[in-house]
Amino acid sequence: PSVALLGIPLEYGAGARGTLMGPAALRTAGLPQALAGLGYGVTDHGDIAAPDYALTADLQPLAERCRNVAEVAAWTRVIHDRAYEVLQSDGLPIFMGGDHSLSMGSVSAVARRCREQDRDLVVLWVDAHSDFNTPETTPSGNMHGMSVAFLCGDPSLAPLLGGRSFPPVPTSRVHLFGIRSIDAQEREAIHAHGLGCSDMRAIDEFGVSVLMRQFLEGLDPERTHLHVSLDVDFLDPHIAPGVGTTVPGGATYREAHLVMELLHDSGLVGSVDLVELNPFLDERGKSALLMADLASSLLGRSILLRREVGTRRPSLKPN
Ligand code: DIR
Ligand code: MN
Ligand code: MN
Ligand code: MN
Repeated sequence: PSVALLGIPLEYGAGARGTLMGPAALRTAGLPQALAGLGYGVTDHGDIAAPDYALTADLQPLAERCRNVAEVAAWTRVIHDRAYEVLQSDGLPIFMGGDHSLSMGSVSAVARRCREQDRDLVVLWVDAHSDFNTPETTPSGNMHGMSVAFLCGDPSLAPLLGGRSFPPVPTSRVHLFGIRSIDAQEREAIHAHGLGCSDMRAIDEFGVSVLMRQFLEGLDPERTHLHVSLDVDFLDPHIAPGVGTTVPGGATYREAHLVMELLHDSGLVGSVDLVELNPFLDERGKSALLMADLASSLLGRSILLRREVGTRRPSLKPN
């Protein structure tokens, strides 16, 4: 098996600067070596170079409500094109961010590829936030809070991709996991559009295992391409301080690993974003190391002793 790494040093979508150092920190934390150690052939496609940008007429209507819209639009287009190329090559793609607005480029490319291959794209958004704001509802103007709305086809954000088109992800095929910070209008929109959601309250009550198994059991194993978009702020700030938008009450070390292990066991994961790592805010690389470690769990490094590994279907029986 093989893995394709693509670095996306983007910070224009976030409120705090520094996520452009994310890909370098993930490499320094040993992500490529860790995956190679699991037996994967690792191809590192390097970092996407910063594109030129301009506030063109198509972006003008967004400029008032969206910070750095010209920069984010230029990045979204180049990320989409580069991700689409990487998706033609061998290996499970891991998009290393970079702030979460990069997913507008990466996941839209995955959606295009899934349509060509007649696969159903399902997006698991592992995050403290739902990132379902639109230019109309955003309280901050930060575009990393709009990625899910874009991917579900919000028409006001469509100009970001220029002429390119992709099949919007049906809201019924998006599941938010770990959510604990939603803006008022975002909450209403999530209910209105019927997105799947396991918030921290549900995780407290039922645990990640029950919720993940329920989610995975709802997927068609023959047709599903599961894209996992992992935002550092899913994790509790004590274990992962290296992110600009920490929210108390996040996932513990073992909860996060268990989510990754269950996802691996499902055999359904087809592509991954690792986003929002801000090395400028980190403490001696601990968030970078944890993200690299979680990626290893997602790719099959079981840290528990198990009698059996690699069960393809989720099962309610422990191994
Ligand atoms: C807030 C924070 N919902 C916003 N969003 C994110 O600005 O839209 N923080 N994504 O990571
Ligand atoms: Mn996010
Ligand atoms: Mn977040
Ligand atoms: Mn948000």
